[in-house]
Amino acid sequence: MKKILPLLCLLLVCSPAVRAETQVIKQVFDIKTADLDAMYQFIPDYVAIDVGDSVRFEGTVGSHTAHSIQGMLPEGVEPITISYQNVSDIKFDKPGVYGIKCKVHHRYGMVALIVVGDPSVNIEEARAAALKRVSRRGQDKMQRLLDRAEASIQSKANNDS
Ligand SMILES: [Cu+2]
Repeated sequence: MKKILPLLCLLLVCSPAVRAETQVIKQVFDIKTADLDAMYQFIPDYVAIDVGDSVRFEGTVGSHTAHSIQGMLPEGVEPITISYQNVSDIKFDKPGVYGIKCKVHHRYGMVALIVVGDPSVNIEEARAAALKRVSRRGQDKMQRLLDRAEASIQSKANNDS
């Protein structure tokens, strides 16, 4: 027991921080809305996770896909390509921002942003790529999502100082 107790304490103290988490992004087709922007969505369209956490994409069925947007990935990361999968887990091991689109509905603004750890790693490159790669309808949304990621850098800097 003497040996087990310190180990147990260590587990209790360490496990919440160490345990990798999974956040869910649902792909939605809302047939009841007349608003095209609301019809095809990732919900939520902004997810902030720690390095090593995962995102579970749900509902990549029918014509929905989840693809990373060219240039909106940290350097050296393999592109994300999900289709025809009801549930698909992706683990994120590199910090930075990841732009995601549905290949079919991004023209209706179906885009999302995943922030892994520190967004400052590639946020400027991602913003430039978004201007080139994201549809007109998705552009405002994506720039707002990038603004939100940038604000999180500033608030963290303020907290640290
Ligand atoms: Cu779609």
